[in-house]
Amino acid sequence: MKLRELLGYSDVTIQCHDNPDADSIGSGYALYVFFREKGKNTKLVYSGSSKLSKPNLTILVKELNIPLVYEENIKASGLLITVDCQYGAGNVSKAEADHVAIIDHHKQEIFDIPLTEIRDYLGSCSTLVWQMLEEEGFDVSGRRDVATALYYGLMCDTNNFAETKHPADRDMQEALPYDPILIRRLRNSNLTMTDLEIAGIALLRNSYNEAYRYTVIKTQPCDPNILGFISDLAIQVDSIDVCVVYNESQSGIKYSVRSCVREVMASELAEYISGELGSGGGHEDKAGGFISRTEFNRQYPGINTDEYLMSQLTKYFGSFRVIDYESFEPDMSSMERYREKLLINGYIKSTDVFGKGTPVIVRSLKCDMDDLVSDDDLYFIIDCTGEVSPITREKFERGYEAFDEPFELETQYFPHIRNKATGQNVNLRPYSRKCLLKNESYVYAKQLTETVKLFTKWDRDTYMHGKPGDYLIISEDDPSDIFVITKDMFDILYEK
Ligand SMILES: [Mn+2]
Repeated sequence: MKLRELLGYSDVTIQCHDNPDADSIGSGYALYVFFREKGKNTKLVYSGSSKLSKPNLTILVKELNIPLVYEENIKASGLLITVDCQYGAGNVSKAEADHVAIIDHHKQEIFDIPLTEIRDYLGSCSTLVWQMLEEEGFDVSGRRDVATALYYGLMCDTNNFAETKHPADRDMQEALPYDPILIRRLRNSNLTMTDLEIAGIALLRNSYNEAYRYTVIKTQPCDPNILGFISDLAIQVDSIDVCVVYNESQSGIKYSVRSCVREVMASELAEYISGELGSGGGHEDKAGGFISRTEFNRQYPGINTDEYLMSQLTKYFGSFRVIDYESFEPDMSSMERYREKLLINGYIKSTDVFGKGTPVIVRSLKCDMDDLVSDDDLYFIIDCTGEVSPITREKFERGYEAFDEPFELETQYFPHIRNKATGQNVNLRPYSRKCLLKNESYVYAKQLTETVKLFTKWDRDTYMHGKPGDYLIISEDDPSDIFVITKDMFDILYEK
């Protein structure tokens, strides 16, 4: 759904979820400004049993003049848009409305509203609204109040950016010209005395598993920042390798994950914990997630959350095998030989984007590549999954045939390149052209029968994650080059 599809209504009501948080208010406000500028009669409202009282949110609303109104019974003429929540779900009072749209970043649980835009891979609804505004050519950088509201929305939903999930979250964080003085003030007023007490009480008890060295800590309902704070503290304990801190509300279970061992990436564990019940993600060491109450009750009626988390964690730790390329001795007799298909890739000369000698970061769906400097010798290859790898000009010319046609790719995130000196962030799409591998190459492969965490020679700190059914691959030219690839990608990239 595009915002321009919603411009046929002259009245637009934007509804935050009950007990609205900074993300709901921030994304709602940005939409409010957009529809106002389009000449619509616009309202920003919320409902529910309690009115806004948290000090940081009160300051946010007051300082940015956000016209957020509490209404006990919301009646929307024209169009109603629910932000950071889904019309009909448990965490938002059902308004009276003839036409409804949904803009949200939680797992989809309402399926009967055609006007819906949900990107559950994003860390905040603010990021989603920012993307939608950019798609409309709306210049957020010209509106400091909107920029600050969106920035604070992402900041609060990701524990001070520690748990951002997607490269687009980081793009927005870096791009918005927010007001640093207000953000500083908000950062220092987000807890109440009660929150402090809740943190203290939560620290008194934890459920510890000695075998796997993980702990689970429950807090009473409180500001989500507390979850990050407690887990940052707990992970410093010598006997704790992994911790999960959570609390429960009407709408679901919110949790933070921390890990200090290389065998467990917090982002992957956060995703594992939510499974099909919600969504989770973040970084290697810090991550978070959310489980929907409705989904949880449907699948685990009567199960206590602590019990669920402990059993998920124990199941998780018992579910994988660690392989390190250095000590791995593959059984070649169980592997078969495949040929790499000659597929169209994209390539870019770094100096086509920024002048020679510019320090750059290249960002793809999977990671940021830092410590690069644009140079006549530096090229990039983009494969059909949207992943980028640097290559020298000499290797490129030897290995690839280059074409002048543009390289097209359907992807959730096309790689970006960022000038470290100026902060300018450029989408690589218009710069990429087609190329083709010149020579055939072969690999040995076999399907995995168990979950595997593979440390490759390219990255000693983070593992590749393989599930049963995925493929373990060894390059014929270089047997120390071992990697894992999903079944779908394997079928695309290789043939017998
Ligand atoms: Mn949110």
